[in-house]
Amino acid sequence: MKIGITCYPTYGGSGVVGTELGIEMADRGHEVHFICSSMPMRLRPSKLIAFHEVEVMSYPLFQYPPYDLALATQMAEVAESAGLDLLHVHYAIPHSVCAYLARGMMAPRKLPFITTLHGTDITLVGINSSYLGITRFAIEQSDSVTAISRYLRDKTYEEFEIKNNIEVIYNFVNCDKYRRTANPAYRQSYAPDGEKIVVHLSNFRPVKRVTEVVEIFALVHEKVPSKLLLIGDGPDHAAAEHLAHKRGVHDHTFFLGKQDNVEEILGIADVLLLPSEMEAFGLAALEAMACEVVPVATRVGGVPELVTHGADGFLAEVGDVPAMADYCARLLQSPDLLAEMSRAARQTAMNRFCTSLIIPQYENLYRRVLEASGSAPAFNQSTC
Ligand code: GMT
Repeated sequence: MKIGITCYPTYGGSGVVGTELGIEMADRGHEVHFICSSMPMRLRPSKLIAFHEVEVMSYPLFQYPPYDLALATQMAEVAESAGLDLLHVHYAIPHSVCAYLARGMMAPRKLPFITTLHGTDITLVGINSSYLGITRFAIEQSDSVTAISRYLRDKTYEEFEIKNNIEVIYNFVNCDKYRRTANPAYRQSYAPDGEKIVVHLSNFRPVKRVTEVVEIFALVHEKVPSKLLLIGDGPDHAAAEHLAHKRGVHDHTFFLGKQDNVEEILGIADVLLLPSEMEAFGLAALEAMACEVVPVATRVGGVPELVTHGADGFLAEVGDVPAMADYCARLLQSPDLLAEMSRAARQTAMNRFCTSLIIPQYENLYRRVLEASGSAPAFNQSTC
């Protein structure tokens, strides 16, 4: 198949999922064209992966350069020149609307599009009155809609009152790539005296409550010799760093910024802290679990669909810093408990969310969408 993928190229779960999906599709022999505002993090173009940058012309008259129109135009152009079978957009706003426009521009040629909902496109931005009407319209116009958790599917039905079917296809992780890092020297570089390692991975937006990560770690550090690694960057970085100084743990905290190979860092950690106010899924927790890192997270959104409390991770209420610190310390103080739960975490990732289980669900969806739209897909049966 020839697939056009649009996602946000910046640090964020939906961009990661869109990018990893394209890479996995190319590994299975499909031709993938990324159409994005800049090269997505984690993407490396190859024989079957092309990247098309959306050029936005600025003009003094434009207070806001119309990126959406440039994206729709680019989608149609790439569809024409590369002979795309379909478009798959990640994050409804504005990608779904742009795909709708591109499909219209291509008529009478069929160019179906699939919208994958990721979270804040529904729970935060989509329900804002500025965007609700057009988001609902684009979801309804999509040839197929998927959500990355049951929670998000139900929330979309509830908030948007749409009638079309939303299929749940869970997020995924490549369990060959995301695994425990074998190199002890790498762990020692952060924890030279055998300290335990706590990790956090996010875009440091307010919804992630990054300052609470520092609060939790400060409590844990009083009980267990440990280090905190923070991967990512964003608006709450400064507040988190300031708090680390204030709580006296700055010397034990590493702000690593945006990293390409997060699996290498996750693979040396013991516990992941994810105290988010909302997570439609919690991809960071899944990536950590594949690396045998036990998540201590909040019981929000789709997280309970991923983490089973007390078995492969711990869940607490939003803002319950003492409980999360207690779970984390308990894990770090008990080698048996940590070993048992990290094994269970990896098992969950492998048995329920591995690429080998989830990617075929997308391939199957693509096939169904193409059949329903009457397009003739360029299938290679050995890879599909
Ligand atoms: O969490 C973010 O701020 C980024 C956001 C995105 O769309 O890039 O993440 C959402 O999509 C991820 C991938 O599907 C999910 O794992 C996250 O839970 C979800 N974030 C929220 O719902 C807050």
